[in-house]
Amino acid sequence: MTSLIVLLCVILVSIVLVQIGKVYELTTVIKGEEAAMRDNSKWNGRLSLAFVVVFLVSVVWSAYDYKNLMYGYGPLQSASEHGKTLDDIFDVTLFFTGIVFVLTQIALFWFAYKYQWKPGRTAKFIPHDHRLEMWWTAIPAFVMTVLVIGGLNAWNEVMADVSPDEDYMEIEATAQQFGWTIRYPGPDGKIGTRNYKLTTATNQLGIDFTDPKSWDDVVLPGGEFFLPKDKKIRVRIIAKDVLHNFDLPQFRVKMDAVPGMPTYFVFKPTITTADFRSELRKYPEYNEPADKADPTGPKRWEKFEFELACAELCGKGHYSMRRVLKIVPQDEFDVWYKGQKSFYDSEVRGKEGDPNMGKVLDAEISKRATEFGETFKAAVESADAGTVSLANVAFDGETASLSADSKYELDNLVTALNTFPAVSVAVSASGSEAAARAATVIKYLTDRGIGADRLKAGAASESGVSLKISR
Ligand SMILES: [Cu+2]
Repeated sequence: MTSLIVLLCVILVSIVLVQIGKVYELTTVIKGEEAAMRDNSKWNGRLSLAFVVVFLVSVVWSAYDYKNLMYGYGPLQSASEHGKTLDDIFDVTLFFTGIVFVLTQIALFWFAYKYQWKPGRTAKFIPHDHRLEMWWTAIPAFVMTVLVIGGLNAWNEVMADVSPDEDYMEIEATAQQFGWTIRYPGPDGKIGTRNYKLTTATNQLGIDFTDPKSWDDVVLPGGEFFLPKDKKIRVRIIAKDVLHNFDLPQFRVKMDAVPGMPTYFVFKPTITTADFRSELRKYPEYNEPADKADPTGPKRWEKFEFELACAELCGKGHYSMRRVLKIVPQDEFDVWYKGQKSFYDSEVRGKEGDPNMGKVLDAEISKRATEFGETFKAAVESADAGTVSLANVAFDGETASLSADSKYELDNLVTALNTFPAVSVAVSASGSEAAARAATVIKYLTDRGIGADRLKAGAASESGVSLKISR
């Protein structure tokens, strides 16, 4: 039914147009052709003027009306240090191109009015005019130079890499269909090396775990990620499969992730998520409910999040690369960062594919030293001087000779005994060689200067080596 009505309307409009055409032809005949053309030109001229006025007013009005949806104006202020520079470049460019735009539109339609057809009027041709050509070459050249130099300055400022003595944090963003994996350097502040040949189902990034720098790295394959406010961030950007683009629109950060070619971007967030939200709160459009189906629910400003997007159409799951970025004050960031686990410790260490299997790592040695010291102190200070197990002391096979890695724990014990000179211990070992093993441990300690009067062999234990402490 609807399509029938539409079809009838189209036919009727066509008939009306044909009739108008006929009326025009008839008036031409009555008035004479020349008079009809003069009338026609006059009306075309007037309508041109009216059009340019309506058009320019609409341009200005719509720009004003939509300004809150444009970056750099109203609520979409930049959230990074360099963002202001980029926004300013857009403003300067808009200023110059805006002047040219308005002037050329006015000239175009004014000329159509002014030089409308009149009987006997002929066109004037200017085949060559040095002065005119100089002006219309010099002015655009000057404006272009100003814009290009300004742009180059901004580019050099925005794209400058960090200098080694600067205080910054480096993270790594790896793109793949369809997600970003963010890697943090961990407490050592350094990101471990990687090699695509090491990629496995567990080690998706191909991290080289023989590199000590990688042992404390934190890997976040999904969910929110955090960055501190007012800290320079250098992002290493990597793609595993196709072109992606690391885009943090509110921070004016946008850089291609290119397979086989690491890129980077340096930026400094200047406003926290919480502060950005309270800025948005000032605008009525952000005080509407975030979910239209739930008018009493949270407002748009309350639900606002900074986002990491992929700005390259990288496949059909492209949209799902979105991740939420939280900017928080440094102290809040430190708390969050401390709570993150090292990828190596939680996923790789001691499991199949661990390249350091059977080796004790420096970090583990120092961690064990701290822990052993604390356990020993607690045992000494407890009311009924307790027992300490030497979990990391072992023997080669069924023998009484110490395994190579046992020395770390025994050295910790030497330190502990030196810290508490009044304490003496009874050493118990297990197995058929229990007595010989206890003697080996005691010899190790006396060789390192612990008085023999503080050490004695205890009864055989059920498993492993342990100490009974007496004060
Ligand atoms: Cu992508």
